[in-house]
Amino acid sequence: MIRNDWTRQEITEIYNTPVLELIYNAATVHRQFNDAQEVQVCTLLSVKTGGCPEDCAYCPQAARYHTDVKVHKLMEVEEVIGKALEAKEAGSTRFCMGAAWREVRDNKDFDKVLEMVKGVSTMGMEVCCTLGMLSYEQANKLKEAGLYAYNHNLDTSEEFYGDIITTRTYKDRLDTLENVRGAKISVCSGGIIGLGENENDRIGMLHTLATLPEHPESVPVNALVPVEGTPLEDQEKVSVWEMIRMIATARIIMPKAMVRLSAGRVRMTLEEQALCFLAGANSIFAGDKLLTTPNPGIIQDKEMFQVLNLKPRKAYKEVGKKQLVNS
Ligand code: SAM
Ligand code: DTB
Ligand code: SF4
Repeated sequence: MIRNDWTRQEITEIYNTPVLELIYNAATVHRQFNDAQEVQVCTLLSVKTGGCPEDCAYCPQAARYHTDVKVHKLMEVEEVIGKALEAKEAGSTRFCMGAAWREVRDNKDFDKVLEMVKGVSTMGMEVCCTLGMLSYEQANKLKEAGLYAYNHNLDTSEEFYGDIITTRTYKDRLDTLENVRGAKISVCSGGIIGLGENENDRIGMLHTLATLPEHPESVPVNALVPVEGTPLEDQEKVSVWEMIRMIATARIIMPKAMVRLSAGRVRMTLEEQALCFLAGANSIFAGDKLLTTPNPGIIQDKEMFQVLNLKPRKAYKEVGKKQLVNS
């Protein structure tokens, strides 16, 4: 049964289950709702890099921090299509374009992004964007252009949010998610651990996601990639068990969501990642770069899929059931 009425207490109890028991429970739920051998392979591309006016404390692309990230204006449509083709050839079925924007504005750059979405959607890949805040009208335009999914993370709990970002509110984030949902675009929303939050914050974020009117179709769980020059550059690495607890809890309370083992894989062994898949993760970002930071290479991931007997999930598997795409 899919529930949207989880209490914080229930989620706390799940999160604090003895860890091997928690993994077993999550693995069991995963097998009831999904093909546990199947893992979605997504590719990220930063189509507009750096120079962002926001103050997200973790982010190397915020203009106010002095990081090694070079500012790059919006890429050309043809170049993006070329990158999408490469990703498809390498086995990705979802292509996600990210822009270091606070929000989408109705200007020439947005028109260009709409062209990118149109181009990629005709290639048979699920197209995703992460462009910051979005109005309902803008969401509809993206949908018309063929956008399949939109990523907008809650990042952390409402309580801890103000310690990480001050230039926009938690409500702004929820409003964007509502606009995306309203335009019948698949919702991708999750967060980051290792920002200095406590367990209640992690549980709080999962509670907010699991009690939305509809669960996000995908939930990325990122481990902070600490970047020199950002306020969080010295944060300690989170233990893999914390990542596993997040993934397993997300799997149990949002059984049908794609739970994405996102940023942080470069610092994990194959065995650690295997435990994450066992705990219910069923999606990854592939390719040697996330947006600006390193990620395991294609060859390494191919080997991991072989060793763990994983198979890549086909594109648009849910379409038809949910009618998320114009056709
Ligand atoms: N500017 C848009 C926004 O903030 O919505 C889109 C791009 S932004 C880089 C997308 C997400 O990447 C953030 O919400 C955050 O969860 C994640 N992220 C950014 N920097 C990260 C880091 N250093 N480690 C882990 N995740 C990070
Ligand atoms: C998400 O949850 N993680 C991705 C994607 N959504 C956009 C981004 C991770 C970014 C890590 C830092 C970087 O490479 O700049
Ligand atoms: Fe800008 Fe997004 Fe980075 Fe925040 S996370 S600083 S909004 S690019």
